[in-house]
Amino acid sequence: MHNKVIVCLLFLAYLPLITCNASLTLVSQRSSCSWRVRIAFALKGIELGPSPSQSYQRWGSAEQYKGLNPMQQVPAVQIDGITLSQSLAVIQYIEETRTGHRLLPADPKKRAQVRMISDLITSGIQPVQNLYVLQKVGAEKVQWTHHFIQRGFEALEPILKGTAGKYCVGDEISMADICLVPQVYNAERFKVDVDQFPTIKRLNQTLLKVGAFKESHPSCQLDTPAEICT
Ligand SMILES: N[C@@H](CCC(=O)N[C@@H](CS)C(=O)NCC(=O)O)C(=O)O
Repeated sequence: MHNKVIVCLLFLAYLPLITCNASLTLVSQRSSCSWRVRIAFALKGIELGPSPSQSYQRWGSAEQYKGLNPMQQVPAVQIDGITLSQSLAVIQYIEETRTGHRLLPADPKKRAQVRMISDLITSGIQPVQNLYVLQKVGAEKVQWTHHFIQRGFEALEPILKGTAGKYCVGDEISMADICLVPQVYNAERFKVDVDQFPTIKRLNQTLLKVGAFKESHPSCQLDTPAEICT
C-alpha cells in the first residue's frame, strides 16, 4: 500500500482517541501531586470520571493499587486506554492531545522556563516531603519538611521574580502555576512563612482566585476529610 494511504488510515484509526471525551479515573487524595492534575483538567475543561478522588488505601488495598501504579503513589489516571502515573506526564499528555487552555507557552524560552519551575518544585521540593520519606525520617519530620520547602522557596523566589508577569511565566497560566499553588498549600501546612517570599505569595493569591484552582482545591473534593473542609 502507498505510504500516504497507510499514514492516513493510521490517523483515522487513532482519531477517536484524540478527539473523544476521555474515560478518566483519577485516583487521588489530599495530595499536591493529584491537585496538579485536577487543576490541569479543570483548565482544559475536561470532566473527571465518576470517582475522582480516592486514596489508594480506599481504592482496595495497597497491593491492588500497585497494579495501577507500581510506585504506589497518587495520582494515577486512566485515559484513552492507558494508565499514567507521574503528574507532569499526565499534564503534558492532555496538553498534547486536548484543546482548551494552553499549559505550555508557544515560545521555546518561556516553555523552558515553565519546565524549569515545574521541575524545581516537582523534583527539587515535593519528593523530600513525601509521606514515604517522612515515615522514614520519623520524629524529625516537621523540621525536615520545613527545612526543604524553605530551601526550595529561597531558590524559587528569585527565579519567579525574573520570569513572572501576572502568573509564574508572563501573563498566561501554565504548568508552572499548576505546580506552584499545591506546593504553597503544603508549605503553609508545614508552617513555612510565605510572607518571606513576596513573588510566590502574590502569585499564589492571584491564582487561588481562578476558577480552575478554586474548584480543584483539596478542601472541596468528594473525600475531603472533615477537618480540612472549608
Ligand atoms: N513524581 C510523582 C510524585 C507522586 C507522589 O509523590 N505522590 C505522593 C502524593 S503528592 C504520594 O502518593 N505519596 C504517598 C507515598 O509516597 O507513600 C508525580 O508527580 O506524580
